[in-house]
Amino acid sequence: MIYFWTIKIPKSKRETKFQYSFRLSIKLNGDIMSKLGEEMMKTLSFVATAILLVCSVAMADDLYPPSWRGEPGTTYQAWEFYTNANPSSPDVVNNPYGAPTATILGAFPKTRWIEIEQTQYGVWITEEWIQLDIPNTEITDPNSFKEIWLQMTFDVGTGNLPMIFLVPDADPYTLNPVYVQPDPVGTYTYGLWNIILEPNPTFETIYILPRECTLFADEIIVDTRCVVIPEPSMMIMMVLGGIAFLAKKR
Ligand SMILES: [Ca+2]
Ligand SMILES: [Ca+2]
Repeated sequence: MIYFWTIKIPKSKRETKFQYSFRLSIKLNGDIMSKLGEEMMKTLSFVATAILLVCSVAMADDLYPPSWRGEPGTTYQAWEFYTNANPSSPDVVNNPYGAPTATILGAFPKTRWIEIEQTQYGVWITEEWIQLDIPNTEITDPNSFKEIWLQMTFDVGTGNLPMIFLVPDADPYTLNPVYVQPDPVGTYTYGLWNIILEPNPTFETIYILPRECTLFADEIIVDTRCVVIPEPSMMIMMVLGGIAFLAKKR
């Protein structure tokens, strides 16, 4: 119904496009104008929402992905929470060992999903916790460890950080973020955790909790990798082999 823009400007008229539109807009009665305004606002807000949504998908807060993503023995799962599904499947996933899920604990209204919260699209709010279940490799070698690269966009109140727990227990020194910065598009915070579990488990559960009151979670990205450290005797053999090879070359 936006005929306002579809009217052709007669070339014979000695007036600018702006003057013509202005004159025309005065002629139109108030009802049509308000209707037109409404339609335009609807269209504009729809376009703005669509643009923002596309941007937020393209610019998802995967700010510092690990260098080893996609390598054998790694998993990758990302939640943007664009729907209120609970448990929630990741929006993007590469996990050959099973289906990871995010479960948001707590009852409405203290725990609830919001489509648009300030500048963020799709946010889970909880006073309890978010539980991430991540299936993983079959390796449980005593000389192995699991590295978890957790990126999260959150709000837990000014100056606060969410608390992280794992089952099985992680190295407690790795449960604080290694890096924090303001979210590029809003008032939220971006944090990066580099968590170590020893030895490598076949399955881990990550618990994310508010420190004081409420956790607003916009986005969670989890990368994992299993690292097997060669046995010391194996290392010696490898070093000796290397020396023998070099000696032979000479
Ligand atoms: Ca986001
Ligand atoms: Ca989101």
